[in-house]
Amino acid sequence: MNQQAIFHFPVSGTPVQCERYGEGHINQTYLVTTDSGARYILQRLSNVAFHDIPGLMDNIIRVTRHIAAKTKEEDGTLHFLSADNGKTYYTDEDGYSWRCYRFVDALCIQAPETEEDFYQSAVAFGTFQDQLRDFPAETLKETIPNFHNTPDRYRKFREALQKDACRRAGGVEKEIAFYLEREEAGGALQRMLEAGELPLRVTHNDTKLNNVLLDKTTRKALCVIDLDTVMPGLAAYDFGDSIRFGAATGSEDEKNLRKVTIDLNLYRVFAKGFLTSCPGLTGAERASLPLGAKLMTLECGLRFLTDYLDGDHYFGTAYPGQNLDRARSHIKLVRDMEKKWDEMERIIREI
Ligand code: ADP
Ligand code: GN1
Ligand code: MG
Repeated sequence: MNQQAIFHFPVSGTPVQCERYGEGHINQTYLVTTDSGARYILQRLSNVAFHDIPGLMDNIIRVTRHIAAKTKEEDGTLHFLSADNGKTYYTDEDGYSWRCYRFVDALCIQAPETEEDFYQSAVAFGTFQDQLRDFPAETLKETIPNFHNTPDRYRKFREALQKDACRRAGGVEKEIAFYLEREEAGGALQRMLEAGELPLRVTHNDTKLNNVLLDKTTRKALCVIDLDTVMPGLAAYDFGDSIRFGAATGSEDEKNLRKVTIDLNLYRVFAKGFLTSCPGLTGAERASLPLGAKLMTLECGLRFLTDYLDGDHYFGTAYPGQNLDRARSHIKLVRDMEKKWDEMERIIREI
């Protein structure tokens, strides 16, 4: 067994197999099988992204317990095992933290195969937010401070640009200009939050389609996973990040930009699922959803470009230049949303 961390968790049987699993950009995820056939997810948490593991795990345990108390479904949320140190994570000799939780034998997809798949992901994230409407948001730790504070993301981008640690800025002047031209517009949600126009909710903040599990047989929403970024936030963040990833016609790192557009039909489908399962949004929140889609795309693209300039330390990459491909596909998506803006607003008004 190559990942010794598993021996610190009370799994059923003896671990016999441990293989890399899933397609996340942040943690190292393994599927562990024991001689009794039991399966678990073992995860090594990123120490680049997360600096307060006790706080992060405390958030997750409290949020999953809150949800578990509201659902009859066993797989309606994640279930974590306590390590032999009595904590919900184990820290190895190199300082990495590991956690172990029940494997859910479910579908996890990178792109919707049908409209219904995307609708179901909207139900999962909408229900998640609805289940947490009575959770005291202010008691959650901010696991990554200023995570969706776009002006702060611009500040970090300027820092990376000034440092230009890998001497890459000269080769990407057009991309840099695109993001800088939108700095003022990029601060809109943050300004609305600060002005008290939008309420703070408990949000997931990383609502990619591959952070939802679907039932293998019925393809209905089972649960939301990847809870590391559950923090106080805006409904528009969760709506927007789902659109960025799932309503795009190309993958996140698609090189052929002609393939990358925003599919307004999928956008409408998601909006219906989200608003139906989370009916308590205010009028101002509903109206902010298109802005969420545009700004989460802009912000994520800016983060990819920042990481490219920094030398690719934050997001996992499979080849050199992948972060730049991601930043470029997001430029194309933002441009397409700018063209389709009136329609994006109309769709939300008409639901
Ligand atoms: P990352 O932060 O790196 O994205 P995730 O928590 O999203 O990490 O896990 C990565 C992948 O592992 C997911 O996209 C999913 O495919 C799979 N996964 C995670 N948790 C479970 C689970 N409980 N059951 C089944 N698959 C899971
Ligand atoms: C990361 O962990 P994962 O792969 O679901 C990132 C998100 C980005 C996303 C882009 C903690 O999500 O914020 O939107 O990559 N998660 C963190 O694909 O930074
Ligand atoms: Mg993930």
